[in-house]
Amino acid sequence: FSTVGMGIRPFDPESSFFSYPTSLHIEELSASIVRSHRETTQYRPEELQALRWKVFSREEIHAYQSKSVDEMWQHCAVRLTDAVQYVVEFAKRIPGFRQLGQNDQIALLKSGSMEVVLVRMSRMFNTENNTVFFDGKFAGTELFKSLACGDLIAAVFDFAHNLCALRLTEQQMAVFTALVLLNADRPCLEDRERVQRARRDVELALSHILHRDNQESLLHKLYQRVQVLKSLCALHIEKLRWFRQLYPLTVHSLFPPLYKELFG
Ligand code: CLR
Repeated sequence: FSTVGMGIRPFDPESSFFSYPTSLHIEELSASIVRSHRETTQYRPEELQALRWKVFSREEIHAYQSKSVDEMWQHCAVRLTDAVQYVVEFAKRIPGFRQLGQNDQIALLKSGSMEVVLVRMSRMFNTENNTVFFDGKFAGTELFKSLACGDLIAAVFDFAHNLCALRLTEQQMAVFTALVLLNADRPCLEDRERVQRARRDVELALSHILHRDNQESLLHKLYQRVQVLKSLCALHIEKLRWFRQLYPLTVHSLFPPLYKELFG
């Protein structure tokens, strides 16, 4: 029994460098992404289901609507950054993502974290009354009135409603959000090849899951949603620019550093 030459290539099920993706490899990749998703969501599906009866009262809605524009922006920026933080943690646990260089990880998060937050928003959405779980209760668009960006809010709610209607399973959503992050077309990437390789495996994982679930028609619908996501994020950045012009000091001294780092 010779050990010469063994150990040059330590067995690493997550490395696709020396091997073609086998079905075992793709199976393990899906399982790993699903686990990462489960470990990094703020609420489990059962918890959200149990919270559905909690909706904001008329008085509570009025209190949000009475906030000043900059006060409400700051409040929402903090909430949004909380959600982004979980997405960053999710990204770091995706096998193909954590093997990328630091700069590429940051580049992917700058353009992808908001997209993933919006996809995840559909988990927190109740299509029966068009409300989203925000700040501890379910809130409709009117609660966000004082942000003074009704078009963005309406579009974001519309997106969540439509995505919710697809009734993705947690596994499908996990792998779909990993795919949203691993996008080789993002600006400022140093090693596009490597992102593309990681993406290819996650694409295989998604097809595999959809095939297994007998829902292959979802693939096309999900790729359509990606276009909408892009426009929503562009609108978010546009609104932030507008707000920054009006309230530069609020952004500078009161917005969370992570929010500014990713979107500022
Ligand atoms: C997404 C899912 C998270 C919980 C959560 C918290 C904050 C919500 C966010 C969700 C969805 C998008 C949201 C945000 C607060 C403000 C933001 C409604 C529900 C809208 C799009 C406004 C963006 C502009 C702000 C930066 C002012 O688990």
